[in-house]
Amino acid sequence: MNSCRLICFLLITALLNARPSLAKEAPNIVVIMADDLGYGDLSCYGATRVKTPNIDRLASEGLRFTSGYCSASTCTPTRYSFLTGNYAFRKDGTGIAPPNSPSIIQPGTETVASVLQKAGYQTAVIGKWHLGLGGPNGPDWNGDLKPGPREIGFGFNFLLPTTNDRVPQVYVRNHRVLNLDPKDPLWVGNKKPAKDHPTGLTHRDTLKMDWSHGHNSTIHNGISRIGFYTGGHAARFRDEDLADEWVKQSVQWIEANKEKPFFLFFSSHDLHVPRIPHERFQGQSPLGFRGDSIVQLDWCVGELTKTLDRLGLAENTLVVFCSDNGPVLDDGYKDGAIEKNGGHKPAGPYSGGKYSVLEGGTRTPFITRWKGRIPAGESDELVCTIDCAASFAAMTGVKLADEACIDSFDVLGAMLGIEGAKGRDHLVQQDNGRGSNYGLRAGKWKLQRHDSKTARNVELRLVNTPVARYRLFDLSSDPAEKDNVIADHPEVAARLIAQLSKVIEDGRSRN
Ligand code: NG6
Ligand code: CA
Repeated sequence: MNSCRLICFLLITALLNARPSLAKEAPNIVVIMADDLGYGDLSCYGATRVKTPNIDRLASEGLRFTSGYCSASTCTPTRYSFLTGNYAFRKDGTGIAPPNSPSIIQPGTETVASVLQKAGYQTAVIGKWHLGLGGPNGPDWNGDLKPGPREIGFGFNFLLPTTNDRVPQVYVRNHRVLNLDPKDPLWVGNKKPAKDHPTGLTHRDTLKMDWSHGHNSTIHNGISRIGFYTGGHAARFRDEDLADEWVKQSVQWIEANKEKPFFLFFSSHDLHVPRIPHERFQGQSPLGFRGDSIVQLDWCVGELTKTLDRLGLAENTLVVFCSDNGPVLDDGYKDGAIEKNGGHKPAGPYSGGKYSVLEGGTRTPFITRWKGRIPAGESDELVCTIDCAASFAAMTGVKLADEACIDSFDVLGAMLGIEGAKGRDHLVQQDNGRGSNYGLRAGKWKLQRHDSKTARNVELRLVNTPVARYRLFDLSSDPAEKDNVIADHPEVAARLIAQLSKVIEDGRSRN
């Protein structure tokens, strides 16, 4: 071969390799992730004091998992794991992200979104982000907010950048704060910007919803938040309008991208505090604003499924419904969640909730629906949001590099309800960030490993209770993890303790 032909050959080979790989199967994918929604918070999971007809319909037309999990009992680590397919305890800085957090996922990291881009998908994230924005110095709120979602596989983003209780209350569309007036720059910090800056402490009597712990810094929309900010007034949203905005943006984006396969990560802020549902949902449940936020979330799901029906996409779209962590009642505002809860069981039969490695922290609603493809029913297979990356890669025929998505298992068969297909055989659960407490679910067994001296959240409250380092439970007879049987089953405990250490120390768990 002469040198010219060799160069041509190399060029053609390079071009062929750069082409998106041919998809084995390429349904649209919509992942709907709720915020702080517990196992028992939906009527299709046993709730009786709140009704969720739209999510119930999704469940009755698809598969309702009884062992569906997120990987952590707080938001940032679960979202990190869902996107990257890596356990968050492997990486520093994956605990609850502060308002000025830089981007936690570095450009070049394989994610669910970048995998699907390789398969030729259009990709978008709409809603809560909470994974940081910008380089090592954090977000440049008045400039380009990158790296961010677009640098890790999303073609479009429309975000609540942090959480609704963390400043600032603005939308981020692609790389910019939406509607920001350069004459009124946005400043975000963790210290009071001026002595007379009004806060939830100094102006408590003006608040439309009082705080109970934390959440007493800058006031916006009559609610004091975590952190301080000034400026950006034209860009600020009303909490009441968030759900409508996520739906509006999603419907527009689906309509514009319906010709190609698409992946939409619909990341609801409901039911995270401050729970301020739209006026039309306020009072719609007997559970106060917490229940009304569930009703609002259910409405969002209804609007999304209606859109898929209207566009004739339901039979060509895999919908995954899940949550980012278990439930909490008082998470820092006096919104009546405790007083109005009555007999409602936010975590269903499980104990603990948000912040906890008990089952209530990570065992959450998990529903898959693909009309005409997934047989309707219930599944006891163990699946986790961390498995989306490897499962979607398998479905679309994208080969994962060895170093990518190292804890994500291909459980596609279980997600699609294929007869005899298995889910995971074990899952590591964590509470928040690195160096946290762990759970190991394996079959009927549950091992808890408490590395910090205290475990948070007994009975859904933020209390600290000293516990033994290891505890063992038989979930088949004791789903509430009340009866520590470690002394009765020393061999099981030894095996699980070793298995958990191995997953942690091996640095990966995907074969
Ligand atoms: C905690 C907040 C809580 C919530 C949580 C993150 C206080 C006292 N508590 O620090 O209200 O914001 O962080 O929630 O400030 S998550 O669902 O995004 O992980
Ligand atoms: Ca959350």
